[in-house]
Amino acid sequence: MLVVARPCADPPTAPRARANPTPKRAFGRDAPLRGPAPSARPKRNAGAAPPPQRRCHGETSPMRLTRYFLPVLKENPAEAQIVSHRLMLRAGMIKQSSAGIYSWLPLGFKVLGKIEKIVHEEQARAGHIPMLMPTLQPADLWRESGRYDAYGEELLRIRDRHERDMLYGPTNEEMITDIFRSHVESYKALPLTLYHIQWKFRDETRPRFGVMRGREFLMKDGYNFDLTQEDAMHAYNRHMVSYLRTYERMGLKAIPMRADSGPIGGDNTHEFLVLAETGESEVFYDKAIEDLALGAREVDFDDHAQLEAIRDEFTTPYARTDETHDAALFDQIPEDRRVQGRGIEVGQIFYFGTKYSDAMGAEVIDSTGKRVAVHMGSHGIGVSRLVGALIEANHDDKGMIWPESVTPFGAGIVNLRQGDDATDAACEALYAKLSAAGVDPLYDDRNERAGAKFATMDLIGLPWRITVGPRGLKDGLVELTCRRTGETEEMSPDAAAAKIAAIYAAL
Ligand code: 5CA
Repeated sequence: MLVVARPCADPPTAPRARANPTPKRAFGRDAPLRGPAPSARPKRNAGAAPPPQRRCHGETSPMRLTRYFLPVLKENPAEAQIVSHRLMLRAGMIKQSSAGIYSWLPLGFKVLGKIEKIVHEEQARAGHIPMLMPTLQPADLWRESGRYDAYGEELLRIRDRHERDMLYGPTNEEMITDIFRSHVESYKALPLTLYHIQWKFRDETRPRFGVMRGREFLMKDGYNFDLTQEDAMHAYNRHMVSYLRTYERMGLKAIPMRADSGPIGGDNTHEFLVLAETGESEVFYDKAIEDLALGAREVDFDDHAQLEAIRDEFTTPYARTDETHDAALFDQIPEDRRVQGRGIEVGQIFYFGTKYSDAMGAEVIDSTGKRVAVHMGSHGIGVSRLVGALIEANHDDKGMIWPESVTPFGAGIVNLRQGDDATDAACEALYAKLSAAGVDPLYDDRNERAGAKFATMDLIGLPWRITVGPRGLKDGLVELTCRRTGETEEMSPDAAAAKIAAIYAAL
């Protein structure tokens, strides 16, 4: 999908917010029921792309390198053990502030925004509702669930000036359950899935590999509330399918594997693993699973049977992490299909029934007037970890190679003779044309040698590069180079711009 550059502020024609726009509403247990009864609800917008959303992080913003902040390192940073960490530091995407805590510099922040945008779009497609909860949580909520003590050393406990115990949230089951119980009274408000993308903190013993295992990291976490186990399993399947599409849109093959639920709880859980030698998880799977893809198939997220069939398709072949590995079952796979390797966990989904709703009293009145605890699950995507995983999956010895869907800029323009009137003018015209097409170009307008400009472009890995120099321009030609294949074609500037615009328009 092509996303056209749009300023973050409201356009001048948008109606201004009124000083006191919200009519008084009842909240809490007396609140009116939300929305029409389930049967009367319109179908989710299944196959169609969701309407474009107005979010600043993933917005396009073309840039001239002389005006950008791209602090590229000449040397390989000694502390980085894996390629993604090394390249992120070298390309000025992140800067460590303390162990496992990073500033996201502009280039890294752009990729983070692109990932967030895909996550939001796929969540919207599945009918899930975005919101935002705080990073700091009151300890009392965690005392209700019993996790304040059970979570252990990874939980960063904080005391405020009034001696109140707080914590930096490592996840949000308690907080969302509290929100739910405060506002939802009847089964008619179900099914309901709320999610947010927010920073988390886990005081990991060994933060390492840059953003892969951080202490502070960005996670999409979603929570479903359902009347029955069957409905909650439908929510589980909805998440599984929407995650498959989310990762596929980023060009990643993420395999759902049966996993262990750890401190989140429950018996039903799958992790999504991207295969990579540098991954922290040991994985065992049937090679047949590598051929599965959701592709462009139409999905109706309200169709229980369809989602169940997709879940079964992706979870029937053996695929497990070392936590749940069963050697006897694994040995039943034909030998030439048995794969043992490593993977990066980029997401996990859980169904844990009434674990939190029982502990915290999250109940609704069912159709017979009885109070029942709601069935819940939680579903996470490692948004900041994905930046590292994407680089692990897409690089060569010169640098990163971004897939078009998540690249920080759509194309690079390299001016080989800065200051030459004709070359400058051709670059400016390309810059304007690509910007207008929403391609989001990065124009290297520095007074630098060609070699230095190419090295920077290769390092930051934009999928397309247009090279503009006086010699080619004499014949009306520029060079269009594909970063992944290294192939270069000569063509007119207009043809190059049109070709790139068409590629992004088709995404
Ligand atoms: N509440 C559930 C689901 S919302 C939950 O917290 N699940 S989780 O523990 O599996 O985390 C979700 C995802 O966050 C993981 O799959 C992983 O991709 C990412 N993640 C977890 N810990 C870290 C970390 N220390 N650094 C970077 N990403 C992490």
